[in-house]
Amino acid sequence: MFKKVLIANRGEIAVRIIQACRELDILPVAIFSEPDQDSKHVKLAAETWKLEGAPNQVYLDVEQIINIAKKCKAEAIHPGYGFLAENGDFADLCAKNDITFIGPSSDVIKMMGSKVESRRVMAKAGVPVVPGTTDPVTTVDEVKKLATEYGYPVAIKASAGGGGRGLRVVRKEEEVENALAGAVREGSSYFGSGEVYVEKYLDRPRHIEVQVIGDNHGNVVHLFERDCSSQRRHQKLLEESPAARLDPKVKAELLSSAVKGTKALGYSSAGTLEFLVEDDRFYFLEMNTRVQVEHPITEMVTGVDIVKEQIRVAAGMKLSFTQEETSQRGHSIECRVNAEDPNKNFLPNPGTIHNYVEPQHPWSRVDSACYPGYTVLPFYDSLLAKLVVWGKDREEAIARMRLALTDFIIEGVATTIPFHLALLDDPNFLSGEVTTNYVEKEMMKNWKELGPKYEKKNSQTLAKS
Ligand code: MV4
Repeated sequence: MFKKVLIANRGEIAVRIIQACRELDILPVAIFSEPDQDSKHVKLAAETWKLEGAPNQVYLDVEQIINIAKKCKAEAIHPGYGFLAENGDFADLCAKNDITFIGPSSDVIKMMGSKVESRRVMAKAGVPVVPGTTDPVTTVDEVKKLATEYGYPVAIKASAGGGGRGLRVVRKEEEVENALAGAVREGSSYFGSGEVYVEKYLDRPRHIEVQVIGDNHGNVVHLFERDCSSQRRHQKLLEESPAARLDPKVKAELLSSAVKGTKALGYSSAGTLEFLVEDDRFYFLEMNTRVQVEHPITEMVTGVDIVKEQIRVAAGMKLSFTQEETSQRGHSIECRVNAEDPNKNFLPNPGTIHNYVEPQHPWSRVDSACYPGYTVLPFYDSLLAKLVVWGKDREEAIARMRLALTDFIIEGVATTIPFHLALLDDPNFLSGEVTTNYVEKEMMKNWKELGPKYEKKNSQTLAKS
């Protein structure tokens, strides 16, 4: 097992990885930007190294990070999520310097980073993919021909894209030319590749993903599914496991398809296969080769520590459980408490938190890097805390989440807490009917009337406006 692991990240996920290291008797090494010098992950680490450079660049500075890892003699690097987590070239650079990258092989990272390639591999493995091309398209006529074949609407997507960037929905022929140009342009400017492909666009899908984990001894296990449909502009806000109202037969096929696809890759470490589910059919969308923000809800319903398993697998150990030993018990919900103002279109709201009290409830968990006096910085994402609850069923989990949100005190910045309280009262959410466009297209339309009711319910004091 490693003696020392460098965490190439910040915020709540760095704190989470430090905790996993401590449980494994591994010395956690933190790196930090100048404005992060008083951060929680710096306070908790056994060793800390300051990164020189611009705050919004330094966590991507591969040379500097590798040099620090060599200087402090860290045997491995955990990338967390975001930043370098799905950067195959960084994984190669670690290997070149005899440092273990805690994640899948660089080949698999690169393969899954190409949406076209990932669709091709999954289709070959017998995993249902969204109807569409497994080769890039380049001309307007090609797209029009495919759209006639699939029927409108279709999606034009950047192959190197993800998270909705480089995605254009085309509902009629006259939109094709602009949409193709837009997807190519966005793919080139955000991901360095203008390669695009076409899929049939599903208008009212649920976004359901499957957590998988593999080791270097040929074992692959799924850790069940998560429903991530409560999103706004491709930003997940609330996730839950299990997915409500999922037909048991569909669920069984979904889980076995995820394992089949993961085995076909010879995958090791934690990973997540994203699917769209519509009318009891499921379709592979893309695979994420990192630990995800929402991993705690899977930990809560399975009892598996996903981060510790990642580290153990990277050190060459077998998974500490088999599929037969894995079960899903109860219901877990995660609410992402962001420093964003639902009254201002979820505008990020950086500032200093002058009062911060986490709910101390028997069945709630808070993954956060916040503390009283913490300053939310504009250079990084707006996530303040992940509030996670467990209940024996969905109703109990919802009731517990309401209470935990109500008792969560954050003063000094506006947060998404009022939004979550409203969503947990929403009839469509309560019936488990939310699809990916519900929050943005339906629920937030009534926010003017809805919002004020929930500002009062939460005991936090809003940012001094
Ligand atoms: C789709 C889709 C429907 N049909 N593709 C692509 C990026 C990923 N994070 C979500 N994406 C989607 N791809 C096809 N063929 C629906 C989504 C989707 C989504 C799209 C627009 C706005 C919000 C969304 C939330 C989840 C899934």
